[in-house]
Amino acid sequence: MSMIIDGKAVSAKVKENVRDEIAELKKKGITAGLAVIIVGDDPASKVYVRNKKLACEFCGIDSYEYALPAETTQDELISLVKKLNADERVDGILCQLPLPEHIDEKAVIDNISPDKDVDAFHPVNVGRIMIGDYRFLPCTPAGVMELIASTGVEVKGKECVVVGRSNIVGKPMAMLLLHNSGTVTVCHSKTKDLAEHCRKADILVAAVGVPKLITGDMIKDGAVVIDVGVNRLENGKLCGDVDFESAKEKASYITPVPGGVGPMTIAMLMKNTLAAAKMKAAE
Ligand code: L34
Repeated sequence: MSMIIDGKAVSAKVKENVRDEIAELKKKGITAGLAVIIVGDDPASKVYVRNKKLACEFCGIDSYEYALPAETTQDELISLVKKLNADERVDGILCQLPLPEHIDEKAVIDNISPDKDVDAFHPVNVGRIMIGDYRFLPCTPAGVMELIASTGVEVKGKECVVVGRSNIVGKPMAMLLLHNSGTVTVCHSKTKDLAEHCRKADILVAAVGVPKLITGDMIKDGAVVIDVGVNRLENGKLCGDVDFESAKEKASYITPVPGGVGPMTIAMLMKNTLAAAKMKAAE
């Protein structure tokens, strides 16, 4: 039987700290602003963007939402990004992914100023992560690290298995675990015998986007299991990459979906926006 890691509670603490720091900055006449761009009307993206806006309100961060139609061209989107790069009120710029098919995500991300790239998706910030310069923490992986820390389990020396190798989660996740002295294995769709790798993990992070891929028989007794997956099933319910029911019989600590990693992603975004505002103030 396992303890359930309460992502809502941990994220609330992070946001409270950000709120307090934002209040301190305001006393010095410094405000923090986050611009969020959403293109099209993907229902899941709308929910996430709404949650980001609410988090800004809670923290006292000014939020500027740009909801663009699905037909927006790549050039139009990049023009907006450039305008926001030059906008003094805006400390952080986030373009919610996925973008419609006709837009090249990389081209858009490459145009976000690295100093305002609160997602840490720009190649400059990705490179900084590689060398351990965490100007901006990659939101989801950093949120996962906070959740692991909340259990009191140390990463140092542990067998860590990351399932998934995306640029957004899997790769930076592996890097954060490595910088915390974990022994890291990254598994993916071509991995031979995924179950065997997973069973060695003291800390298992699932970020593949395949509902219930990780089942209890793939989990070592007492492992910490972090589920990054947010899959929407046909019945409208959310479900993770981990089969929670069977996994919770084996794990020592496990995150639920919803209420696990999702809220942390947003809390870490608030932290990055605060960092961006501080960077600007220090200039
Ligand atoms: N640019 N695009 C950019 N940055 C990001 O950091 C994201 N991500 C991912 C998708 N695209 C992005 C998010 O914001 C995933 N993601 C995200 C954010 C919030 C939540 C889930 C994913 C979240 O709030 N999840 C809630 C449930 C919400 C619901 O009911 O749908 C939870 O408790 O898990």
